[in-house]
This record gives sequence, C-alpha cells and structure tokens, in this order.
Amino acid sequence: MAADRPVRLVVTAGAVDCGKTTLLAIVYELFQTGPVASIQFAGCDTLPAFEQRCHLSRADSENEKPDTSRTPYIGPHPEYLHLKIQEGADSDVHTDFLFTDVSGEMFEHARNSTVECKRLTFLLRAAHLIVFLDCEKGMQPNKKWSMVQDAKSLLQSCLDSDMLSPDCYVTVVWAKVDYFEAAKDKQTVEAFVTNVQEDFTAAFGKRIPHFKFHRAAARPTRFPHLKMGYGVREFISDWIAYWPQGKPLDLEPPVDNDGTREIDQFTTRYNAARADV
Ligand SMILES: Nc1nc2c(ncn2[C@@H]2O[C@H](COP(=O)(O)OP(=O)(O)OP(=O)(O)O)[C@@H](O)[C@H]2O)c(=O)[nH]1
Ligand SMILES: [Mg+2]
Repeated sequence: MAADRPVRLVVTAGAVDCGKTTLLAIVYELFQTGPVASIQFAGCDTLPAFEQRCHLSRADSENEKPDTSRTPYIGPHPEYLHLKIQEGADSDVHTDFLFTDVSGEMFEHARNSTVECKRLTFLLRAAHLIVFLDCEKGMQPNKKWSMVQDAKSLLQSCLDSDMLSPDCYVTVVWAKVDYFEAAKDKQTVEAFVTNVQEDFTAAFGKRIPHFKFHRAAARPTRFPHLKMGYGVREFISDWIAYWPQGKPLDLEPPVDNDGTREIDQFTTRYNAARADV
C-alpha cells in the first residue's frame, strides 16, 4: 500500500498496558456513529483487525466491563491497522493512515538497548510518534517515577539509535487521564504533571523539533464525565494537519550541460522556452 500511494504512518509507543491498542480501537469506534467533526470515514483495509481489537468492549463479547486484549509479542515487525478518511462529505481527496499496533514488550526491549531499537525499522518512516505515559501508574506512588523513567528511556533510545527522523512529530500523551481527573488531590497531580513535562522538555525539547504534550482517555471508565475518546479527536486533527513527508519537494530548475541524453536535451528545450517568455 505504501508503495502504491502516500500513507501516513502513526506509531504508538509505550509500556505494557498503557493503552496503545485501546486508543487505536477508539479511533475506529468514533467513526462508527458518523463523521468525527468534519472528518469522514472513507475506508479500511484491515476491518477484521480493528473488529478484533474492539471485541472485548462490545456487548457481543459478554464481558461485564469493556476491555482490550493484550497485544501478543511477535518480534520486531508490527501489525498495521489501516484507515482512510476524507474531510467533508463531498471531498474526493482521501488520506490513508497506517497505525502500528505493537506489544509493550517490544518497547521494553527497545528502551533498554539501542541495538533492539534499531530493529524497529518502522520508526524511521513514522510521521507521528506517540509516547505514552500511563496515568493509572501515575497514581501509584511506588510506580509513577519508574513509569516516567521508562518512557524517557524509550525516547532517548530512539534518538540515540538514530531511528527518529527530525521531521517526525512526537507527542507525549498522558494516557488514561481519567485517573488524574478522578483524583482527590488535584494539586499534587498537577504538580507531578508540570514536573514531568519540564523534565521531558529539558531532555528532548532541543533534540526533537516537533514536540508536544497531550492528554487523552480513550476509554475513561474511572471518570465517565470525560466521554469515550477524550482527546482522541485532537490526535486525528494533528495527524491530518502535520505530514512532514507531504511537503512539496524543493526542486531546482534543470541546468544546461550540453549533454546528449534525452534528459539533457529536454533541459536545453525547457530553458530555451523559459528564456523566450
Ligand atoms: N481507565 C481507563 N482505562 C483504559 C483507558 N485506555 C485503556 N484502558 C485499559 O487499559 C488496559 C490496557 O489497554 P491496552 O490498550 O490493551 O494497552 P496496550 O498498551 O495495548 O498493552 P499491550 O498490548 O500489552 O502492550 C485495558 O484494560 C483497557 O481497557 C483509558 O483511557 N482509561
Ligand atoms: Mg496492545
């Protein structure tokens, strides 16, 4: 598909259970009830894969609570999910996205070793990289700093192994942010968020040209006021708005060189025609 037409690759990265697959499943779910703002669903070549990921959240699964099954660890080559969208009902301009759905275990290997990180070759082609911070762990005093450190190490490893293009948009997302919204001591939570964001900005702000933070709760069971897909629409807007590989190529006009090849003769004709204008 990527050889046939331009596709934008979005990579979700983070530890086991931080909510990567759920975020992707909810992107798909949001389109089940109609357009997302002005964005319309225009097709999907991986419907069974999306349906499989949504199954445990549906009544058909007879699950009492919506859930997502663990993504199996199958080595460095991910499963891809495809989604095609268009802006506005009458538009004939389609945008194809490919999302990687990778097990958190794969990123555990990658954050501990640049050699392992280099095996994740799909990172090189990412237009967007989303690094997850798990707010569920952020509420647990004995886990919160190791959760932050793991995410930092992962990003550091991607940079140290040269696996991130400088054009890649990196978003560090506070995922499952319903845990923070439901917290009693909001001040402590906000102080933690500020502290972590300052730390990330100091470590990566200069090395990553396009760097931002975001908050999302794909399935906010802890604080249902947030509604399903909280913060996900903003992600979709970003993925549409920012496409580094989509910028026009900076092509110079051809230069005469008196060559005999067809391209050289074309250059002579092209420049002569321009001089006549
Ligand atoms: N409260 C809450 N729970 C969430 C949210 N997003 C996901 N979860 C739950 O978190 C658990 C893990 O979600 P997954 O999407 O499977 O996590 P993952 O990062 O894909 O995990 P691996 O595939 O094992 O790497 C599931 O039980 C989800 O229902 C959220 O926004 N809020
Ligand atoms: Mg998963």
